[in-house]
Amino acid sequence: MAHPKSKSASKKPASTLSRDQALHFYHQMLKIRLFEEQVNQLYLGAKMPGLAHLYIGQEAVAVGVCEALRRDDYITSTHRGHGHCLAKGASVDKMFAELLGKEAGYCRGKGGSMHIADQDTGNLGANAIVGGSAGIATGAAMSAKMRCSDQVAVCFFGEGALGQGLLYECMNMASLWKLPVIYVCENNQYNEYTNYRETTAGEVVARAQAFGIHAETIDGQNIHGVHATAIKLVERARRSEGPAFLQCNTYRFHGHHVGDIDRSYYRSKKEEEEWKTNRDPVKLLAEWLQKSEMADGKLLEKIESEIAAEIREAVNFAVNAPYPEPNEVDQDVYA
Ligand SMILES: Cc1ncc(C[n+]2csc(CCOP(=O)(O)OP(=O)(O)O)c2C)c(N)n1
Repeated sequence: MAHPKSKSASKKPASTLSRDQALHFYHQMLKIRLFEEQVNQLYLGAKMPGLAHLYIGQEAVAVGVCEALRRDDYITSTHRGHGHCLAKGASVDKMFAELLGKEAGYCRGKGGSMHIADQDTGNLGANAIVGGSAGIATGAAMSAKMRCSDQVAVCFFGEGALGQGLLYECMNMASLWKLPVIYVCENNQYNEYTNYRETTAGEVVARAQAFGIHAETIDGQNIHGVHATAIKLVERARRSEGPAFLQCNTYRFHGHHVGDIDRSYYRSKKEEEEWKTNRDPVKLLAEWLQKSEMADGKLLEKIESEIAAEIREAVNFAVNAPYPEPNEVDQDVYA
């Protein structure tokens, strides 16, 4: 990524982020970006079995929210889940190993892209069923409440899940019982190949408000806003003030999955270019870091080459790691 000097040499922008925090957020977001670019390469090189749904373009949501959580807080994720895993602290080598079906992976190679879970970092798992994780996150919040712990659960989902009845049963219970759960709706505008406005009646936040749930809509490309709002909602939940719903407006830069190359029949190139040029969350944070004189282009390039080296090493590890033994095929598998 090139890092031209910020054009307007005017005033430094204000933020509540310290330099260390902002650089850490940049590191986390760029790690997700480079991880996903590598996943695409593995797919194109026919090294990865199956498909993957890339998170590129949405990095500020996962990082902004997960950085407001403690390690022992819970998250649940979706089919587009690599960013959530990494933002909550998963390691890249075990993730690549899982994607390649290797024994060293998070699910011993038996889950793949859409089933990565990591108990150590509070990640209760990705979920291939649209809306499927609402019950798991709400249940985790209920468990936290019953155990009198102050843990919080975050349920990440795409706006396509707004068409699933389970979400409404869960929000109803969460509101009645004041459960510490935050429903984070990543509105990237497309349910697979259909614009959400063709599938979703009314206002998105009104659906949560109907259950008396505090709801907000924010710009999901702006890490500052995502993080500040997430902190506020997490603190509310920790103080037993009940659930919240956060709609983050965002965009996926690639196709619905790695094989979705020709997208012209459902969205224009012009629209994609507009988001990539002016609304890229990683670029926006890089520009902000330079403008606020917290980093120069050289430092940003150093961070990028360190992450690239970590990713290279992790891919090599995964490519060379062994597959599980054939006689393990029915171990750890529940159906
Ligand atoms: C219950 C269910 N219905 C349909 C599908 C097929 N499907 C997979 S992803 C997807 C669209 C999801 O859109 P959204 O929730 O907005 O998430 P995004 O892909 O945009 O991140 C659909 C319909 C599924 N996985 N589960």
